[in-house]
Amino acid sequence: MNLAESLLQALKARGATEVFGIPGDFALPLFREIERSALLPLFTLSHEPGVGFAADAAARARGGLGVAAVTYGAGAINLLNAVAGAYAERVPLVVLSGAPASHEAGSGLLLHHQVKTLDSQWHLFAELTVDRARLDDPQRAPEQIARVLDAALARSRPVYLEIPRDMPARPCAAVPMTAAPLPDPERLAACADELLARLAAAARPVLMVGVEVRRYGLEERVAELARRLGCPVVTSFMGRGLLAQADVPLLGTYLGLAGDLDLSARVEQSDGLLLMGVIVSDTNFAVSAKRIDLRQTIKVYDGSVAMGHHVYPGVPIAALVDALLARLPATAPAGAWPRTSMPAATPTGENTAAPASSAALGPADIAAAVNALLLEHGSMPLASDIGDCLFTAMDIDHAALVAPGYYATMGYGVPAGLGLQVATGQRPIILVGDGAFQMTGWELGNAARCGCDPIVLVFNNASWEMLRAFEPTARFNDLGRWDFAAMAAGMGGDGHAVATRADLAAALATAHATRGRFQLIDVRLAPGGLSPTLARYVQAVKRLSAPA
Ligand code: S1T
Ligand code: MG
Repeated sequence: MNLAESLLQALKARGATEVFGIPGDFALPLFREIERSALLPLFTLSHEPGVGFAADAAARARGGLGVAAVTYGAGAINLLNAVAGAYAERVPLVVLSGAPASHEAGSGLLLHHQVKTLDSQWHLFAELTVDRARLDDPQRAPEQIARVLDAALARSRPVYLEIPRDMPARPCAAVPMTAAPLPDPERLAACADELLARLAAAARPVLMVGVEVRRYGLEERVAELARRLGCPVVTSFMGRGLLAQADVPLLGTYLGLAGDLDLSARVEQSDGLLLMGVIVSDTNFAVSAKRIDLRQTIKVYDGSVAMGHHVYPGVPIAALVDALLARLPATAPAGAWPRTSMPAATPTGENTAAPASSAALGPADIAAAVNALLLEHGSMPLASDIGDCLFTAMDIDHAALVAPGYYATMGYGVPAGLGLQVATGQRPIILVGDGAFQMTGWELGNAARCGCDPIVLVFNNASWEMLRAFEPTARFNDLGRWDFAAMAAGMGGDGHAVATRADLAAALATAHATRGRFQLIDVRLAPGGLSPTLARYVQAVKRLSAPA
């Protein structure tokens, strides 16, 4: 076995099912070994941001590690924004970067792609990763690889491996599996007991689930926990799509003033709000009508549990969920818990009712049309960019979702959709603004080669509309009307330009029925139109930020 092979085996053993990448001379030996060994399939894309977003979405959608392989300097540094997003949103993304060989570093010449020093790149990635190693010694490599990859999984954050170009074919031993350290059993027990006592004492407990539940593969166990607790469940903004298929009293997504006001009131008035793996950020909480006093909540996040003024460090979410389940009877005895009987939200068809007509299109029509499609043909996963498309996704019922809801980088949607389909085999619906499509939409040209045929809905409002909502008089938010539908054929897909509800419904039906080629629906939106959720969000932000 050589170093590249033991690395690839170790990635595979930790859930990776493919490598996304773009080679370069410092990475050619690594790519050669990836292709030759055929341990994991390699999917090359056009631009490193796309590589990073695809690998990120692959990890989010299937669990386990995502892998992005790039060359030193221009390639790796082009990937930084995607790695930053993965760090912020808790994705175990592994960066494999080629690098100069040790003997080259001693040549006295500046090497191409070098920035300030040969270590500049290492320092940049140090800020964005939880562990890293330079694999310049085949003896030490197995232990380094194990440590770094296991850190990515344990902490659900990115890591960085630098592979000098003389290393990939060097003989190397297999990478060991390391067992995750167990939490202190007494601390875990005390934490679980206190948590349940607080919930039992609450008159209005609510469980809010966030991204960690997905990242640590806990959806089923948390659904069981919700059933046993019998308290209402909501998702955070970032957690939208979680428990979509589970049989739990799921009320919907908490969006503060931007969302369902009854649901928001339940969350804000809860005296036992359990935040299970929720990123406590402004996108999740800034637009609350009544500021949630976070000291009164129970926060399970990033390996620790905080409630009131007590903090239990070193309690991973998975261990906590197991400890809670062990303490709760499979069926809660009547009266043991303040069971608020809440019917689970079911797709009501309420958002699907828009009759096909010739009226101008708004974002809400896209949600209605997608809901109608999913109701008829069954659920499909969504990959969304940032922009009004993500707010529109909040009105699409019961579909799994990958989106950069907190870090909010544009350019995520299209490559994420490819990553999702490669990793799970499921055909996605991609929601993307025209501005974001201009950044990374061209990755669709790689769809056929990657075996992908997503349905892409471009919210074409000729504008950076979300920015216009905050800066209505500026002219710099105008983008002009690009004909994205016409570009699809040149990239190997089919384009459909639609301007009415009737066109949209027909194009979606055709797109759904056509497999094997990506389907781009270029939705010509009336300028100035916002989804109802974004309109409420903007109003709330303006109101809350206005001087008192
Ligand atoms: N650059 C990148 C990489 N990410 C960003 N989020 C931004 C800039 C700032 C930004 C937004 S929203 C937005 C920009 C430029 C406009 C998006 O335009 P488009 O994709 O057409 O969607 P829509 O017209 O629906 O707004 C954020 C959130 O800061
Ligand atoms: Mg736009």
